[in-house]
Amino acid sequence: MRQRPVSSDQTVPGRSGWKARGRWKLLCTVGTATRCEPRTLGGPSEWQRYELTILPYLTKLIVPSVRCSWLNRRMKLCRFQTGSGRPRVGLLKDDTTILDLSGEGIDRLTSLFEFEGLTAQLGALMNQNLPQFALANVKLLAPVEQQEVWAVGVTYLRSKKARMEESDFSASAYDKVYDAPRPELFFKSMPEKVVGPGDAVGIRSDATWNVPEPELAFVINSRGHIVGYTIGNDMSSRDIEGENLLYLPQAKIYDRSCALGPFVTVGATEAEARSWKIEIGIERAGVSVFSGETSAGQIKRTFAELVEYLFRSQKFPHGAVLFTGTGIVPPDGFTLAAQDVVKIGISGIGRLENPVAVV
Ligand code: DO4
Ligand code: MG
Repeated sequence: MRQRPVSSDQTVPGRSGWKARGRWKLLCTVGTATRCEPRTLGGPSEWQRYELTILPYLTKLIVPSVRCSWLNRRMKLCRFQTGSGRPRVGLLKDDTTILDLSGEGIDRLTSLFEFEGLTAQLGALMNQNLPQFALANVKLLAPVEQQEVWAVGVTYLRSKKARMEESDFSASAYDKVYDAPRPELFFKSMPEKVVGPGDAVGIRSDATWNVPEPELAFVINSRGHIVGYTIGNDMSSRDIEGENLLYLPQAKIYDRSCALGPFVTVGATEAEARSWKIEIGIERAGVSVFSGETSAGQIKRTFAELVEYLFRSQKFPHGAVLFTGTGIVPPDGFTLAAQDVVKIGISGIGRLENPVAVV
């Protein structure tokens, strides 16, 4: 992973060397270097000034090569692995094929997320002759690297009602937070603890009432911009949460309690994301035991408001992922069991599937 500026003879190829591949590598290098630069209070650092000077020039060079059809296209990124190889960054070419971006020097999503004009840049990559893999032949990984995962709660009316019913003790807190200017925000997971597609999500061995929470999740860069959307499962122990609000971290943070993936959809506006349907199905021994659906349009707060609170008095040098709350709550008699399979679909993104295990 390049984490320092490369010298000018490496970054500026000779006239004959302006292949798209070289241009892309240069853009990545600039983005990576900028990401790693600590923020300064007194104005842009040397690297930030470098980026500001060079990026518009580079974007002019690369954007004309982008076919217009890609400009409005919502593209999907992922992390994947073939065999026991290292994680790679992929761009979905169509429903069955992944383009491998690692040959272009792109081996981290985090660096990509720092780019202005990411959609156009990905459009240019779509036109390159990149190595391809069949989606069916790779293992998709959680689309996080060093990002902390946070969550907001009680953003849907359904969630507020469910929490008020589960706890007399805490009911007024949920009632108040739904309408308060400041949202409920809580830490959910370290990136290395996030479960990817196909891997087991956990239910606590000391809990009796365990549920999945299917949620739209924002992928946010270090500047606080939402660069994409993915699917999250905020696994929760409702008996622990309901007993006392102060037990929330235990109800929410434990092994395998956070699943993300498989894709990050980039280029969608808030209005588009709000039109997406969120669905969940839970199967036990191949039989459906619960299904439900909602729309991301039911989220009470604006997306900007949620991100603004997360970034208040806190920096995320690697960006962050933010769950946006659940609008689907299984009936009170329902609890997950080991070996259940949880399937969450969001129409603009894809489907996240995980079996359940006791932890
Ligand atoms: O305070 C409880 C958690 C709320 C939550 O996770 C949600 O609404 O999704
Ligand atoms: Mg939640």
